[in-house]
Amino acid sequence: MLKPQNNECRFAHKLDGLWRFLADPDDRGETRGWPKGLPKQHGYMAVPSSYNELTQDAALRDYIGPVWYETDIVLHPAWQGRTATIRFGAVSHHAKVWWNGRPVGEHKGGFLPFDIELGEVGPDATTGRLIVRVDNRLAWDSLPPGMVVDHGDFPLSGKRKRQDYFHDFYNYAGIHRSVYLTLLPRRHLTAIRVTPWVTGTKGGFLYEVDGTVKARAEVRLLDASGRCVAEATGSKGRLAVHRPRLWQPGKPYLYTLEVSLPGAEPDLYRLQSGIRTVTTGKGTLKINGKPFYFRGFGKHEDSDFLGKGHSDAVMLKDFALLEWIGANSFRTSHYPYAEEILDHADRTGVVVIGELPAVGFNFMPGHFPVFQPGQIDAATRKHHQETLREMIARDMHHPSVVIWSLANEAATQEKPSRRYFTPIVKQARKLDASRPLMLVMSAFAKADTVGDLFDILGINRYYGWYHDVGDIASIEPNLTAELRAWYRRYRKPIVMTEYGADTVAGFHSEPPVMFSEEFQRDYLAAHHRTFDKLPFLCGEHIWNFADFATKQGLKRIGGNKKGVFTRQRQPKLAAHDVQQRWHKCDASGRPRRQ
Ligand code: GCB
Repeated sequence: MLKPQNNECRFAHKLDGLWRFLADPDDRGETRGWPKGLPKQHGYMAVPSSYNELTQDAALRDYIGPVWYETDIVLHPAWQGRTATIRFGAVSHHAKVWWNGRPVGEHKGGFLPFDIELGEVGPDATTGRLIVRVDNRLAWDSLPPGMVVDHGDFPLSGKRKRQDYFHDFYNYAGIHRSVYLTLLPRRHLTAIRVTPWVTGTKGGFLYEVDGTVKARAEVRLLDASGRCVAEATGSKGRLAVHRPRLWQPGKPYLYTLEVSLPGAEPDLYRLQSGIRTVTTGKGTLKINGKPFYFRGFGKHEDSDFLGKGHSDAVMLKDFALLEWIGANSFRTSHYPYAEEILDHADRTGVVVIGELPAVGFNFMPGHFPVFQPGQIDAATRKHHQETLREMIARDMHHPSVVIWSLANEAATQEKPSRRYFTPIVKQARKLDASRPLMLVMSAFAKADTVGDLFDILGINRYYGWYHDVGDIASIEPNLTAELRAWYRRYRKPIVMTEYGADTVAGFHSEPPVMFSEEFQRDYLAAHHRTFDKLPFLCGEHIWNFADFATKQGLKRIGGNKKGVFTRQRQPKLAAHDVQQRWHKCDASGRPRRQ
């Protein structure tokens, strides 16, 4: 599952571009022979992108069910004997893949990569056909969960299929991240797990290597100038450096683990990582032993035209805006983001809370219990655990990722939620004991049943918006009481992971009213005054970085408008005040009381 890489032993070729594309509304593609080739009436689709917004077809925008993608690949005889693999960065939400008409694999889960092995390249050049069936349907055992229902509010509306889901971002679908053809040596490395350590003046990495064969791996640790500073052999070991340069927020430093499998057909992989520690205690999170205060946002992978399709250009703009406004961190709300984004956080020193796509575990229609058989149950948990395994395997080496957030706003006031989360927490600790675990809460402190299982709590709250609607004066007393109640109950560090107000750019009102730019400015300021009086708080993440697409609904005009930036990444009024606040901080990163 290593990210594709070009080096002396490996070849990676991006297959991005236009693929042939066809929707399959009655789900007959498989019986009609589409795995062998799409019929002539196909159109084209950009990879990577969401297909929803790239045509003028309203039915495709709100489509429910499978669509098909097809492209041709040439396997060159120069690669004879190499293993050809296709790597999909993310396909939302379920992918089935055929190679020359032969089923070669499938993957469930829309936000993490998977590899499909095509086999060994033969002596002659071959053109092969790669076909992918992509299904966007969400069910109770998917993350996020959802259900397809027959819908019609009035008898004369007739029955129509509708995808229901309980989270707030649009259910974009398609091949969302880059696709690679990789050519690997027959005996190759499949995984490298690294855990940084620091003791006294020494530090380094514990590593573990997996491969297709049990061979003796050779590992060299290179500093940023390429000098070898430590070496080890074997599939498991410890690399030690005297006085290592630490990866620090805002001051990143990356080492490279150069792992090789020597032999007649050698393999080689270079993995960048950083040495740093993360610990939590009463009311603090420490990076390298120093308290760290999170300033930043909950974000989304979301932009005009592309939907959830990854773009390096959008990514760079977002990082430039984070720097401009003085943010030091973000949460990958509400799913693991593209690897390119975490690589860039590693190299720029931006701190990340990595989150699983476990969102929409609350606010069910009719307010019936969430955690019950047939809904969020053992089948959901099984997929939750698979997704956790995949996320940690992919992201473990990123020094920027300092916390795993295991879910957003689950109904933890329900007793069965504890039975649901206990094995997930246990598994997360087993897979990675080096990072604190977070749950992002929506229950009230008194009613919660799981907070003690976690190391750090995220709190989402919207006083003055969803409660005491429009009343900014209600924020300070309610929020102070509530955050104190959480701290009193668990004595754990707390990050305010969401607070914000929908704001229509260009709508002004003085005195401020809801949806105006002035309201957002004052709304955020009231939160900031509250935070400044609460020493146990260890971070503030505004909801949201930028406006983003949602499903249609009475509360959403053209999407969620809680962005401090518009969807086109222009600042709203509040952005300038936040910038003032976030550029005057103490050593932990905490804004100085004004
Ligand atoms: C929340 C959710 C987030 C929504 C936000 C809102 O609590 O975690 O996904 O977008 O509220 O704006 O309603």
